[in-house]
Amino acid sequence: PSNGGALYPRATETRDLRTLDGIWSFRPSPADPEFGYRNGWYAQDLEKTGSVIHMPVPSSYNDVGEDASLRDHVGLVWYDRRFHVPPWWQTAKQRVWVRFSSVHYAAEVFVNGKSVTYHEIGHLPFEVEITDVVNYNTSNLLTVAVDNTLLSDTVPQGYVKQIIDFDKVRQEQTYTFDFFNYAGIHRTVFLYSTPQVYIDDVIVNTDIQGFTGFVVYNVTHKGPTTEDVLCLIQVFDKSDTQVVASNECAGLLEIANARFWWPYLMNPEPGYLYTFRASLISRRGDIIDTYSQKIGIRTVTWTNTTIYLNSKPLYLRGFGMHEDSDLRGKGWDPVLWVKNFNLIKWIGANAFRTSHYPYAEEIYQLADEYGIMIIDECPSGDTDIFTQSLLNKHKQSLTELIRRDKNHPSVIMWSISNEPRSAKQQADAYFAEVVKHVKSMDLSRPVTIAISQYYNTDRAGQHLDVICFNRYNGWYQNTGDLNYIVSKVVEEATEFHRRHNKPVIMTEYGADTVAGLHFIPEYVWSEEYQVALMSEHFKAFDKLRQTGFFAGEFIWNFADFKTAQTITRVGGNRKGIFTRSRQPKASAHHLRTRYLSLAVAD
Ligand code: GCB
Repeated sequence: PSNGGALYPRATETRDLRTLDGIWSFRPSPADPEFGYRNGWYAQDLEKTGSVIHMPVPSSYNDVGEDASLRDHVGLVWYDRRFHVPPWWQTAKQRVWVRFSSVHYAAEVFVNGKSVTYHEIGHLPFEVEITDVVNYNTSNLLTVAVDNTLLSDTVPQGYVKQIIDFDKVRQEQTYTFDFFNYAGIHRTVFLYSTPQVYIDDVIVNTDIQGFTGFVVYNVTHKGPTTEDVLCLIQVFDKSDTQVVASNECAGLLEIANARFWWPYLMNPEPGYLYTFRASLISRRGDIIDTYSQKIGIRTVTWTNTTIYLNSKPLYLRGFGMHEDSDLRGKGWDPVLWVKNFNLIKWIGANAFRTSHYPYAEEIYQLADEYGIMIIDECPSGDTDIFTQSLLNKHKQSLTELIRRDKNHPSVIMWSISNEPRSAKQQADAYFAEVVKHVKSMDLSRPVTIAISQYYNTDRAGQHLDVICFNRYNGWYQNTGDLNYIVSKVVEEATEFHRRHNKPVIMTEYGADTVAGLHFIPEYVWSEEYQVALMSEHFKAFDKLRQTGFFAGEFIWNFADFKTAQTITRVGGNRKGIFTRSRQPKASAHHLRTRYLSLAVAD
C-alpha cells in the first residue's frame, strides 16, 4: 500500500501529467489463479500469450461484453497496455509515478515485467514511483492483475464457494450487500512526474471568527535535501487575487473579510473556493516544486442535538447514491456525474452519502464547487464477522479515505460502516476501536454509522457522534401498509436520541418502483406507492423536526442501480427516484417540491 499523501495528481510548473485511460488489452484468468503467473502474462504483451478482448479504462469490465461468464467472473483478470515516458522527464531529472485512482478489489501492478505494487480495497487510490523501471527510448509495458474475490476478511466481506460441475470447477461469489460487485480498473490511471524533492502532502483545516477566515495548514515534502527547504504559501480568491501569503511550511493564515464556503441554497453563492498554492523554495530562491488545490473556509461543529455549518444549524436533505450506470458499471464517467449534479441541484438537495464506498475524487471536487455536502462512507457492507484481520483492513480503508478526502469542504462527516451486524457482542469493542482510529486522524468532523439494528439491540451507537439509521417501513416491514410509517419512524428516531443523546438522521427509507407502473389505489412497485410512502415519511420528519434533534433525511436511492440476480429485484434495485438512465419518476417531482420548500427554511 502507498504511504504518501495521496495528493490528486495535477500538472503545475514543476509537474507533468498524462492519463493512461483508453482501450487496454484484457483477458480473464482461468480458475487457477497461478495460471497467468506461470505463463508469464505479466512479462509480455497479453496479445502475445493468447487471445485478448478490448477493455475500456476506466470502466467495470462486467457489462461491456455479451457473455454472462465475463459479467459473473470470479477471480483474476489481466489488463495491459504500452506507454511512453517523455524523454525530457529524464533530462529534467523528474521522478516518474503511476497512480490508479481505483481498482476493485485487489490489484498487482507490473511495469516491464517487474511487480511494482500491490493494493487491496477498491475505491481508493494508490500510487507508486516507477522511475527505476521505465525506459525513455522505447515503450513500456504496464500490466495489471485484478482480483474481485471478496472473502470474510476483505472490505466489504463476501464468501466464495467451490462448485464442481462434472469435470469443471468454478467459484461462486456471494455477498451480503445488494449492489452488484462490479470490478476492474474503475477510475483514471495517471502517469505523472514530480521533481526529486517534492510536495508529498498538504493538510488544511479552517476556522472562522466573525468575518475572518483562518487556514491552519501543513505542507510536507519528501526527497533528499542537502539544505533546508523553504516554502511559499499563497492563497488566491476566485478572481485570482492573492489574499494572503506566508513563508512557513506549516502555520496559520488569516484572511480578513473572507468568503465562506456555504452549502447549496443556504447562501446565494454556495461553494466559494480559494486556491491554496504551495511551493518549495531552495535557499537560492529557485522554485523546487509547486502544487495547487482548492480549499473552502468553513466550520463543522456538533452538539448532542444539532450539526452546525459555519455556526448555522444544518438540516440535511438528500439521498444515498451509487457509482452505477448502464454499460460502464462503476467506471468513472464525467458525463454521468455532471448530469447527476445537475439533477441534485434541480431537486434542491444539499447532501448525499457516498453509500457504500468512497466515490471518484472528481465527484468531491464537483461537490466542493456546488456546495453539496457529503457523508463520506468507507468501503463497507453489512459487516458480519468481526475479526482482527477485518478490523485491520477496515482501519486501513479509513486511513486511506481520510488521507485522500481530508481537505474537501464538502466532506462534513465520516461514515465508518453501513448496516453492520451491530447487535453482536463483538461489535462493541470493534467499533470503539474504529472510531478511535478515525479520531486519531481527524477531529474536525463527526463520525457516524448507518445503523440497521434496532435501538434496543445496537451496540455501535454509543461510540458515534451522530446516529444515522436505515429503515424500510412500508416496504420490508409491513409491506404495502402505509399506516405504521409515521409512528414507527418517530419512535425509532426518538428512541435512538433518548438512548444516546446525539443528533439523529434517517439515512435510508424507500420503496422499489418500476417507472411507468401505475396503480390507484397505490400498490407496491408502482409510482403511486413510492410517492405515498414518501408522503408518510415526510409527515414523520416534520414531527421530528420539531423535537430539535433530527438533523436530516436521505431517501434511498438517487437512481436505480444494478444488483446481484435475485427474485426481489427487477433488473436491479428500483428504489431510485430517477431511473438508471436518470429520468425522473413521479417521486422525483414529489421530492423536489419538498426539498425546495425545506431550502426556503434554511
Ligand atoms: C439497505 C442497504 C442498501 C440496500 C437497501 C435495499 O438497507 O443499506 O444498500 O440497497 O437496503 O434497497 O434493500
